[in-house]
Amino acid sequence: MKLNIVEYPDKKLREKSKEVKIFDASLHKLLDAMNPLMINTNGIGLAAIQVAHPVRALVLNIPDEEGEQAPENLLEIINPVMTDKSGSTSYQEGCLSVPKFYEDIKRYENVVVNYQDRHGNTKTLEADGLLAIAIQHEMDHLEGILFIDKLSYARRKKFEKEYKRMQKERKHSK
Ligand code: Y12
Ligand code: CO
Repeated sequence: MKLNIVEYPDKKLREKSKEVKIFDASLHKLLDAMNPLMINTNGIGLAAIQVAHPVRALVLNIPDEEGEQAPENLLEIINPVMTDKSGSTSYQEGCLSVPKFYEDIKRYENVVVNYQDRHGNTKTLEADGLLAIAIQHEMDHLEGILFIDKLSYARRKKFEKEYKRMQKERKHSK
């Protein structure tokens, strides 16, 4: 399955993703294609809507102490629901759909998420650190929310200006 990353300002990223009801081979194919795409593009998280599939599915692979993304650390998260959250933290986030931009974003420090795996089994994830930040970032994608939506008015204006300029440069260099 060939997937391409949808980039801001594509309106597709604003779609609200639909609940996964059927855990069949087509879902598995999508997840199997999202995982290598995330790794090969230096991502640590990717939501299905970022590859133009508006379903409530996301993959995460947080690098270990050596910076490796071991296959056994891969998390496939379907239909996530946050059941608890606490604390506050801030991290310089990036997004494969908003290339070359990194901004400090405030998030909950600890979260508890109920979700289903690729077979529809119910699971619970208690997360802190980078995993907690990443899962909040990816769950926002399911609602059509991007990390840049959380910037102050002034910072967002600056971002839009810089991003437009960068897009023009990319177009000319093609
Ligand atoms: C902390 C903060 C944000 C997240 C969400 C997941 N974000 C990513 O996985 C971002 C990946 C990313 C990768 C890039 O590298 C390449 O595209 C090769 C990148 O660099 C450029 O755009 C040039 C930017 C972002 C999780 C945890
Ligand atoms: Co993102």
